[in-house]
Amino acid sequence: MDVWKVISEGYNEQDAVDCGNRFLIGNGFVGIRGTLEEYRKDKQAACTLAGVYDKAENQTWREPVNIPNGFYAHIENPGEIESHTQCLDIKTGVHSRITEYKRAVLTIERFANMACVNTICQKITVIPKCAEVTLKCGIDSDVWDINGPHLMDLRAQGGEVISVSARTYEQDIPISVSERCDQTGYETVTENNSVYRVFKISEPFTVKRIIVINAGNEGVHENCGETLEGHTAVYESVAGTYDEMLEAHTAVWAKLWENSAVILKGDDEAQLALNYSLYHLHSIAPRHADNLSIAARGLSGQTYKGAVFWDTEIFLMPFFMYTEPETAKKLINYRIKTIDGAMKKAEEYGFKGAFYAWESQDGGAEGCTDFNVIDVFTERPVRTSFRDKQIHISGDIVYALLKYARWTGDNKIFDYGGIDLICACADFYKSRAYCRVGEKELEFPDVVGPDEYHERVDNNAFTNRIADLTLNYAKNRYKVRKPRLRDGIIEQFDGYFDLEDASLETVRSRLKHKREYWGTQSGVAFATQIIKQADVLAMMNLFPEDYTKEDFEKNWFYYEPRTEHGSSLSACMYALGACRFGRADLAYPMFLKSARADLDGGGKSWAGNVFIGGTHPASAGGAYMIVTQGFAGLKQEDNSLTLNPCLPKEIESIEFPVIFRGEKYKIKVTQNTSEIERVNNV
Ligand code: IFM
Repeated sequence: MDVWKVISEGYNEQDAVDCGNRFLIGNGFVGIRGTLEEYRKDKQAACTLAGVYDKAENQTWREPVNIPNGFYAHIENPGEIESHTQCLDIKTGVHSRITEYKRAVLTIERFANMACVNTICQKITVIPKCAEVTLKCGIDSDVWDINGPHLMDLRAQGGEVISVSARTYEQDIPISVSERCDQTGYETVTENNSVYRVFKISEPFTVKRIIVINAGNEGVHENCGETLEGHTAVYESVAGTYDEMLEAHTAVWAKLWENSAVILKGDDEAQLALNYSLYHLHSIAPRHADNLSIAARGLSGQTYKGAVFWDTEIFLMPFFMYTEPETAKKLINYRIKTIDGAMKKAEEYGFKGAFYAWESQDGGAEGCTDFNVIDVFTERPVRTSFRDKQIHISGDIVYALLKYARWTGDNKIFDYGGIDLICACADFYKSRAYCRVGEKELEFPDVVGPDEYHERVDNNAFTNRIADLTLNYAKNRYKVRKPRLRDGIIEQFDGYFDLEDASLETVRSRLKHKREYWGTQSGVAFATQIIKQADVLAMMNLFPEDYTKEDFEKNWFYYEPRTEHGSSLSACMYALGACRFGRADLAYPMFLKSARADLDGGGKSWAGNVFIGGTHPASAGGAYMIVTQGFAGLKQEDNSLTLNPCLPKEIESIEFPVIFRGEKYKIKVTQNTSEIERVNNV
């Protein structure tokens, strides 16, 4: 098995959506869904820009902007498909397809340049099997939008450089996609604001295309012209041939793997899945910018409004902290820089300090609405409480900041906004807390914890613990109420144990529609103990020092059967939990589930009638956490690292590098040994 390649043989149009996720390429600036070049918006072809959002006329939701598709290509009347292979080389981030039609063989290679992020490159080869075939390739402007359209004043231009320019509706952000190629002898066709080159081909033919994307969103993307004229100038400054760009791009990927590859000896299936997960994390990291973070669906389209959730701080942070501390710092900086949005949100609700957006967009603006799900029966928006009640988000950010500083030793972050952030989040919790007359302990009534199926509950254990951390970071002045314990089981929130203890199957059988939403007060899970995702277990994994092995074991066996795993964030928390009481056998299938989420596809794509399909970076980050913190048992003890392995029988050994406090270490764990070796300074 080639553990660095994802290959799909045979052509199946039904796979378009899953393949769009599975074969995604990206470089942090732009993500290009893995749809075939001839696909258009009906098959969810999309090139999504990081950090550029728009709210279309008469739409309630803001979402990232999909730009015109510069990779569009097709052969006219090629005849039936005789064979078809699609392949993603995850070592180099190069996507390829070979399709043998009756009248021609079409081979296309493409990549999102890691060395110069606003260029994407494509090489098309056509071998005719008849006298002449026609290849049409260019820039398709008819883009897929969920809540669009976002592009106004579209203008397509032909010539040696072909281009489509546009402006976004809400903020008038100029966008342009331009292309030059290394061939002549074409005819240029502009139609419906799209522009194509048309080649008549009678012998084997290759064209290499370099596409430059510009988004004049000041400060978000460096190197991007503010005006359309500026865009042309930027285009001119992008030097190099396709082959030179491929070489530079591949060199960047090689460097990324040098600091991040994890070797799982003896288990190719796990190795491929983990390589694939890390590939995704690399493809969406905003290395080029100082004020971006990572959206919950990465760069795979517009779902979840392209917003940044707690996924980044809790599920992605360890990967970037261990392998690319400078990128981890960018993710923290995004929160520091967007604190104004959080202060505004707190004020909006009458609180002090910083209440971060549940779905954070540019400048920390809240993308989450009060009606975030659409009911499948009535087709009406349903009141959800994620926006106003999921207050653990501020503490999750504090948690990540403290972990980052402790791991990297970068204490300067505190002076550059870190302390202000922690204090502002503490102010928020102080103003949000409730204290009963005559009592000393603070409580947090009316919240939503990680388990989103139980809205507006009191004293969610996770929320109280993360608020406690935030309030008491400096000194232990506040007492936050701890949850009730029953035989060592932590009650997820006040009154949880009194809910109906129905089995998952029973609750599932009560659904009247396959897309019906389980949460909110009328959902099937609400009055039962069935939870959406790890909640108590998530808290225990964040604060493992508070718990014994027995605590982990008891709570795992109580909560896991009651968990629907309706979020891809869930399995990894249970896998980590299982490693804490030595049950690698329980952790291993959950590791595979997390690492394979986008390889397998078929996950939940709907919340009621709201489309939520796309890639699952948190699941990929979770897979990395399982291997490093779970299987290898890597832990920081102040100034040193320790290992406490819990290796599944399927894996002979694990080897990976980490960068800890500016020094590189190689970690190696086998079934009987474990070692940490200092390699060199980074
Ligand atoms: O952040 C998660 C949340 O915990 C569950 N629903 C999906 C969100 C984005 O991944």
